[in-house]
Amino acid sequence: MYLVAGLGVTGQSVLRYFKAQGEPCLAFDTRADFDVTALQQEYPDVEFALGEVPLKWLKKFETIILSPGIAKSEPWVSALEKLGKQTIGDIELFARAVGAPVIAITGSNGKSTVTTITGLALAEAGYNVGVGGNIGEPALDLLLDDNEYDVYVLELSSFQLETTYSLTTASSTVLNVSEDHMDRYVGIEDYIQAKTKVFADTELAVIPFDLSEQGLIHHGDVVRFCASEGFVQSDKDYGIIEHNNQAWLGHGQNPQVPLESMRLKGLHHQLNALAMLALCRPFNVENRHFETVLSQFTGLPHRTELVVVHEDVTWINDSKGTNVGATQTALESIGKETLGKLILIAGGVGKDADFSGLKAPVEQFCKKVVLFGRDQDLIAEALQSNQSSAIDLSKVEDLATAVAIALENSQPQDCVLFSPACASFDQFANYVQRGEIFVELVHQACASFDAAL
Ligand code: UMA
Ligand code: ADP
Repeated sequence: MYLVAGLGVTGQSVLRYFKAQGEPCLAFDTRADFDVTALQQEYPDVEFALGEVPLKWLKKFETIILSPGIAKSEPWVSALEKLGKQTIGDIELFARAVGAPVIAITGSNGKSTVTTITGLALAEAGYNVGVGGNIGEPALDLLLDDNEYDVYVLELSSFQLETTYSLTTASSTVLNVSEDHMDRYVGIEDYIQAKTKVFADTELAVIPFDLSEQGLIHHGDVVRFCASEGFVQSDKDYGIIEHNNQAWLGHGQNPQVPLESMRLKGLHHQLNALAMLALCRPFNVENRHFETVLSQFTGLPHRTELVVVHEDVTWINDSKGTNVGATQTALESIGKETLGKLILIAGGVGKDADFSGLKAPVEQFCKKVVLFGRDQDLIAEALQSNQSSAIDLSKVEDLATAVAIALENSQPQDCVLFSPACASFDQFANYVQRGEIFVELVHQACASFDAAL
């Protein structure tokens, strides 16, 4: 019998999957105040427990299906493993059951974007594609769809990969590695080890140029991608090449999509597009399909998304900037295209990150930083780490005050960038709610400003 541990989005998808399979299970969540009433009604044959795993259950189950939000290092998980219980995750269940090729995408940043455009390119080429995983729709729900998918594109987090052992993929990538979730890992090496598990059984490893292959386990073919000039040397390389006096996304000397046709400009968008081209290599996708997708894709919500231009001040919502690497990318790409200066709004739950990487782009592009949320002091310390630094910084309680201060300090041609570099759960349900509230606050603030004129 299985123990479903964690009753969030993943745990509930596991319950649905087991119900469809006729597989009996027990279900548990560590949160003593979790409301299970609706689940008890939906799954009358399942026993539920909250807070701690009941002792009387210990003889009843052999395998724990651990939700990604629960660390494997939790003492109760280790104690159960010492008793001989196996720990796996939803992606392992998926891997054991899936009957079509899988493309797997992980990395610190760009996962959802690359997962989306890869799915779109395959769909454009006529494949029936199932897209899911960490991006939102749980992987197991894709197996329950009535759809007979030809190929699955999965976004996988390091947490999901930790509990996955037998996933076989047609192609897979670790897009990039920068510090994230340091509250769950002993150090960056530990985090990289979890991410690179995605290459364990892949036919095609798609590796960014700067990720060392040292210690990587893979049996299949390897290609590399990089957007720097002159990178492409062989047909194992995906990069920017010149053709007919134009820059192209290309593979070896093979031009695939003219850069000019990409709707989204900027280096990280080019990297994401190159990763997509490489990941689709095992499939029959033509250059015109890629071009259609890249010329139409305007980005996902909450990723450096334009909210409004008001009084010649641009407001950008990057609520999905949940780690230092993402906020650095946003500062650099938005900073370069802003005529005036940036006002950065950041803060939230820092996940034990080292925020010092924000200092250089903040000094280069920002006239002001407004910090809010639980770990604002840690960000402030990192930004003011030497005496000579003259960053204008305000610390406030909440996002509404941060928006008001940003409005007060903005001038024509400036840009207010909301890119928190932190998780949201100190003040919001998730990054989506945080982004929606930001957008609402910006519209309210602009309307009040107009009314006062
Ligand atoms: N929790 C408990 N006790 C439990 C179960 C959960 O306290 O028994 C807490 C966790 O510590 C966490 C929260 O509840 O704070 C959610 O955890 P969960 O494992 O129930 O998460 P799910 O609702 O199943 O959502 C997960 C992913 N979330 C995490 O990995 C934290 C979702 O990615 C994903 O979309 C979903 O599965 C479907 O696959 C979100 C995410 O933030 C977007 N992912 C992280 C990221 O991208 O950085 C990894
Ligand atoms: P993830 O799913 O890994 O969180 P997203 O595609 O949702 O990634 O993008 C999150 C944020 O990461 C974006 O707002 C953007 O600022 C940044 N980003 C996107 N692609 C890249 C990349 N290739 N390298 C670095 N940062 C990126």
